Amino acid sequence: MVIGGDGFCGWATALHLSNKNHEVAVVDSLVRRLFDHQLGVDSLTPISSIQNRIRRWKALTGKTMQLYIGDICDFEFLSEAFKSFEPDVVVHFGEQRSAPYSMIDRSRAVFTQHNNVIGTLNVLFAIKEFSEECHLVKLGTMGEYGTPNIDIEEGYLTITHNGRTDTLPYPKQASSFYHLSKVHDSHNIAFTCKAWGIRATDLNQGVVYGVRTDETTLHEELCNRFDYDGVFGTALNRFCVQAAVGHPLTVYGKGGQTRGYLDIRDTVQCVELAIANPAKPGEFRVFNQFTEQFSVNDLAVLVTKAGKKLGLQVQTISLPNPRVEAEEHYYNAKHTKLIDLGLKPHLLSDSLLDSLLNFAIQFKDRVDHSQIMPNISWKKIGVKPRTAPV
Ligand code: NAD
Ligand code: USQ
Repeated sequence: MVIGGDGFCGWATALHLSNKNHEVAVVDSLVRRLFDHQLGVDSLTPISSIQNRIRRWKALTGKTMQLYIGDICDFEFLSEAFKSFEPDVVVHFGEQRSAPYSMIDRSRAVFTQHNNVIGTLNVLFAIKEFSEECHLVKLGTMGEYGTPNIDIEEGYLTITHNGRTDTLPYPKQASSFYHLSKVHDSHNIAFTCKAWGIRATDLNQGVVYGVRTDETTLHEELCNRFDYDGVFGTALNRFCVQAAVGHPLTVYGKGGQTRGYLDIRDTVQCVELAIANPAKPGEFRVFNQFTEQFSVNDLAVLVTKAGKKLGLQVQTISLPNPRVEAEEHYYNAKHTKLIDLGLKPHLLSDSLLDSLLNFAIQFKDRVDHSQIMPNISWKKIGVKPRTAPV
C-alpha cells in the first residue's frame, strides 16, 4: 500500500514496485493537486489524473493497481482500505511535505502538523488493528536532525554520561513546522514499536532531485510531477529550471547550507530495499536516505558549469534568506545502512546534470516566472490567513 502514491516520490515508487511484481494499491487524498490550485502554481511537467496514470500503466504492462482516494486522517476510510487490500507493507509518503508551506500562516502550520501527525497515528492504529505483521516504511527527513556541530548518526547515538552509557535516539532539531511534524511522527512510531510490537523503518530522506525513472519514461501519461516554485520546488530541481529560463539561481543567504541529496531513482531503490529486508517485530529502524552532501553554493557552481556546456549564461544571486537556518555549519551525516543492503547510487554526474537541464529546457515554455522567487518568511509568519500573491 503506497500512501501518497499520486505524489512525486510516491508515483515513481508505486510504478517501480508494480514493475517488480508487487501487488500495489495507491492511497491518496489528491490534496497535493489542491495545493497547486490554491497557490496558483503548477508542475513543470503536465501530469495526468491518477485514474489515467493507472489505466495507462495497465495498458502498457498488463499490471493493475488498486486505487483508494481518501484522506488517511479519516480513520473510517483508512480502515476500509486496509480491510479491503490487506497490505503486507505500507509505504507512507502521504504528508504535506513543504517546509515553506508550513510557514505561510498559522492555519497552514496547524494543517501540516494535523495532517502529518494524525495521518501517521491512524496508520499505526490501522496496522495494529487489521494487519499486525505489516511492515511500515515511513518517509522521514534528514531535516529532523538539523545541523548539529557533531557527526549525524543513523537514528541513534551512543552516549556516556556521568559514567553510564546508553544508545539513545539522536537529538532532533528541526527548523520548520513541517520538519517538526516528522519528528513528532518518529516519536509516535518509536513508541508504538515498543508498546505494540509494530515493525517500522523510518527513512530519513535528504532532498530529492531528478524526475525520470525507468517506469515514468515509458509514456507521457506516466510522467511525474516536477515542482520548481518557491513553495514546493526543492533546491537542485529549482536551479535547473532557473538556468533553463535565464533566471539567476536563487541562493538563500550565504549558501553554505549543506544537506544530503539523492536522485529519485535512488528513492525508489531504497524503498524496494527496505521492503525486501523488513524490520523485525518491535524494531524501530532508522536509515539515512541520501547519497551525497552538497552546499547550496556547490549546487549553484555545478549548474552554472553544466549550463555553460549547453550554451546557457547562468547567473547566481544571493537573496536575503527567507528561512531561519545556519548558513555556514559543520555537516557530516552517516549513510551506510542502505548501501550495506545493496543500494547502488546514481551519483550527480555531469551527464546527469546535462539531462536534467535538457529536461527543464524541454518544458521551459510552461514556466511561470512569477512563481520562482521565494515569498514566505519564517519570521513574518502570523495568525492572519495569507493568500497567494496574484
Ligand atoms: P508530494 O507532495 O509530491 O506527495 C505527497 C502525496 O501525499 C500527495 O500526492 C498528497 O496528495 C498525498 N497526501 C498528503 N496528505 C495526505 C493525506 N492526509 N491522506 C492521503 N494522501 C495524502 O511529496 P513528495 O515529494 O512525493 O514527498 C513524499 C514524502 O517523502 C513526504 O512524506 C516527504 O516529507 C518525504 N520527503 C520528500 C523529499 C523531497 O525532496 N521531495 C525529501 C525527503 C523526504
Ligand atoms: N535553498 C536555496 N535556494 C532555493 C531553494 C532552497 O538556497 O531556491 C536552500 C534552503 O534555504 C535550504 C536548502 O536549500 O537550506 C534546501 O531547501 P529545499 O527547499 O531544497 O529543501 P527543504 O526545505 O529542506 O525540503 C525538502 C523537501 C522535504 C524534505 C527535505 C529533506 O521539500 O519534504 O523533507 O527536502 S531535508 O532537507 O534533508 O530535510
